[in-house]
Amino acid sequence: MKITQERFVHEFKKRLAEKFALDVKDAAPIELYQTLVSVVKSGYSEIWRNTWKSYVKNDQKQVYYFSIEFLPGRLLKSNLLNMGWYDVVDKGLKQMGLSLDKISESEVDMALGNGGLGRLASCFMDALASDGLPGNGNGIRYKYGLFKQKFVDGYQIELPNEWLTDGNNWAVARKSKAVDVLMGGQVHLIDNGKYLEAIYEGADVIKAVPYDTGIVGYRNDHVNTMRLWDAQIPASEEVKYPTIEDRRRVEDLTSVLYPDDSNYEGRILRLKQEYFFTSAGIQSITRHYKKYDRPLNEISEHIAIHINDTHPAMCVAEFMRILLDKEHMDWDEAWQQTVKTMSYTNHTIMAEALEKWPVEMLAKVQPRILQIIQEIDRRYALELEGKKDHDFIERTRIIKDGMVKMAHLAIIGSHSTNGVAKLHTELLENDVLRDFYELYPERFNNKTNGITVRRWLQVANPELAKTIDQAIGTAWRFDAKKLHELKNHVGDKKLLEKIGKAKLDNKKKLAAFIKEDTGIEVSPHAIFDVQIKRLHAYKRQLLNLLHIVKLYLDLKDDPNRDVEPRVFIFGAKAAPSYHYAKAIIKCINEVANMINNDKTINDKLKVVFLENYGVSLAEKIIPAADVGEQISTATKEASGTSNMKLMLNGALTVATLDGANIEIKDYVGEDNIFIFGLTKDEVLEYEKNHHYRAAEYYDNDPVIKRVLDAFVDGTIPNIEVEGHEIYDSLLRVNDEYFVLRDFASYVQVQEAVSEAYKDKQNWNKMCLVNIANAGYFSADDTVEKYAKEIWNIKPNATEMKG
Ligand code: 26M
Repeated sequence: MKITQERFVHEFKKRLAEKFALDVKDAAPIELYQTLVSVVKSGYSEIWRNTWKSYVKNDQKQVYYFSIEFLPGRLLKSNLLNMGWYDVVDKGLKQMGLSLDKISESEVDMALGNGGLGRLASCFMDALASDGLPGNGNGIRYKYGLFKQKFVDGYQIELPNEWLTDGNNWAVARKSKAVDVLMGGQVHLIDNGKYLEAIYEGADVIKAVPYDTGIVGYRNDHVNTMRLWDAQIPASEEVKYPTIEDRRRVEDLTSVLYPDDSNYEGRILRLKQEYFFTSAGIQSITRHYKKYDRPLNEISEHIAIHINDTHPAMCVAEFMRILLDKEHMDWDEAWQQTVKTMSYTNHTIMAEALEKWPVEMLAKVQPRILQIIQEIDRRYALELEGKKDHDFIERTRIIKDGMVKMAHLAIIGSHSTNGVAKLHTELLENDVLRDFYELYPERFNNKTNGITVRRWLQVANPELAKTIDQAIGTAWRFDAKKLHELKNHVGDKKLLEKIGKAKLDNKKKLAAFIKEDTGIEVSPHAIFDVQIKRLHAYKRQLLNLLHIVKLYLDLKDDPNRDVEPRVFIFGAKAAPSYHYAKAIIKCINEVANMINNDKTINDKLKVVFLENYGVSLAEKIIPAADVGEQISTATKEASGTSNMKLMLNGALTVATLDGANIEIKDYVGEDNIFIFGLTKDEVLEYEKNHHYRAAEYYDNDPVIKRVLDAFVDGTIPNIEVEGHEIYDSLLRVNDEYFVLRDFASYVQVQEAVSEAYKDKQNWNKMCLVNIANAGYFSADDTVEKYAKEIWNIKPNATEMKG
């Protein structure tokens, strides 16, 4: 993918004229953006085609990553970077009097996910392509992305996210590759003499149309595919859907992304979505496989299917359905191929997030799939009879008390189950999935999450990236582990100063954005302390807030107190139905108002809650962060990935020993991270013995008492209702997430942060150590481990890296 500045400028002007009949000076930002996308796309389309052809030619084993969410964000800059076009295009646009930064702002985020799970899927897509691996995404093309968040009087309001209004310029609709998905109705099995034939009666036929997006690898002439499915009415069935409501019923299928994160609700439309993209994906994979006349009893040697959390767990049954009903394979052989093909990642141990669907609901959505799951369950129980006791079998079987347990289906129907950080996998093995670990120890493994260093450092933080180049060269851009060479430079004062300078520049930019977005003025010389993630009780934004209120009350007592100025920055969406999370949002906003408008506080303390947190906003906040808050109750956060993004950008972490924080601590060392709070063993002990009494902390700690009272005595204005809800959740409902238990140690570690910030050179040294170790969390390496240890796939042999 070579291009010169001259050719780019020529091509750009030509396309602008062709597409819009416009000159550069007359074009609107969106027109410039669309023109640029078309130039970029034409720059990789041939390689995209060749990549696919080479898979076929080399008969390469491919992985299909099934995920109900993908959260790619903007693609323009990331594609330019990966193609090796970034600098040329940047300069070419400047030559025409245009700005890449500005044009890029016209791109609407592709927000087809809620948070960690969807963003991980997109980091993995980028890494698969950049590793030159044959890996494709399979998901849903929601018409409405994750809701747009606004604050009105401090309350969260959700607005629809119509991301497709200007069309999506990256995707290609492939109508010719559509498949039919059958849902509802009844099914009968008839012995036709040769095999059992599944006869469907009264089922809806839904046309699944794929939209393919090229996923460009980093400077390796390799482009993979993310395939997202849209539900449409098949031409042959149009008479069956005469009314607008009938049509809506079909289109609704892929209309909205459910905005819940780690909270399961048994809605039938959600179950239909799960079956829809699972069936469409499996059908298109098996159809393609058959095109080359290869025997089906070795399909698992040619394809791997990954189940990202339980949402696509019906892959197991749908794959069986195709092998049994369409290919007439016998059960045992089909089952063998299915288990060998499938693998599963678990992303949470939170009980309320574990999917269980009522049998009747599944019967309505797809009766044949229910039959197959029932048969898998029957054979599972039968197989264990005499080997395991009755209770064990009942605990682990798929269907119990009229409910289908999706995690059990995924584990029993696959050859690999992995957690997403060491502690998380350990908890799965010893606690949550103990029985299955006893049954199938060889299936369990850990794959600690990773992030794409390209988007989260090269694209988001060009100034730091250049600073790193000057110190250790550019090899880290190809292999992020090489960032560890920075460790040889901890004594380089010039470098430390430059790292400080890059941070300050990024903070100035963020300060300008904050001013524009919220009207709040913040000093770039204050500590920028950042908590960005979904709003959830276990993530404990509340602990952060209680500490802020404490700092405020201290300053009210003694306005001349010598404090290190801080700006606390939040970004968080709450699920629309998550009442408690919304109460916390309201309280953060009211505390922010109170503090920011208090003249006696001045610049010592500011609180900024930015609206509509998402990938693009993260790219603005993270490069400017001095401190990252990773303060979930130990055992609750499976991994976390913002912890990795923040350390990569030189933020120091305030953390509990939870999720991947533990591995971060192991890499950077205790001197370069701020650890506090209960450990996993302490939390498990409390949960077992029920001897935690939150009220005792209120009664015995005057600081806690004073801070909590501020929520109910009018000190914090406008939270009459929400203040009491929070107060009660801690004192009456006994503080499920140990906020009060961890408060004192949190305050202590925050004081250590302020103290450390005074010594700028040493602070910058700590930042450097964090950056140097962040390469160990590169998604490229994570994905390579999946490729070797789970999927058994290899990089494309015919390509050259570099
Ligand atoms: C379920 C049912 C209905 C609607 C939505 C859901 C649902 C959606 C997303 C449930 C869970 C979802 O995501 C869970 C998630 O994001 N887990 C996070 O995964 C990250 C990547 O592994 C981890 O880093 C986080 O710790 C983990 O919380």
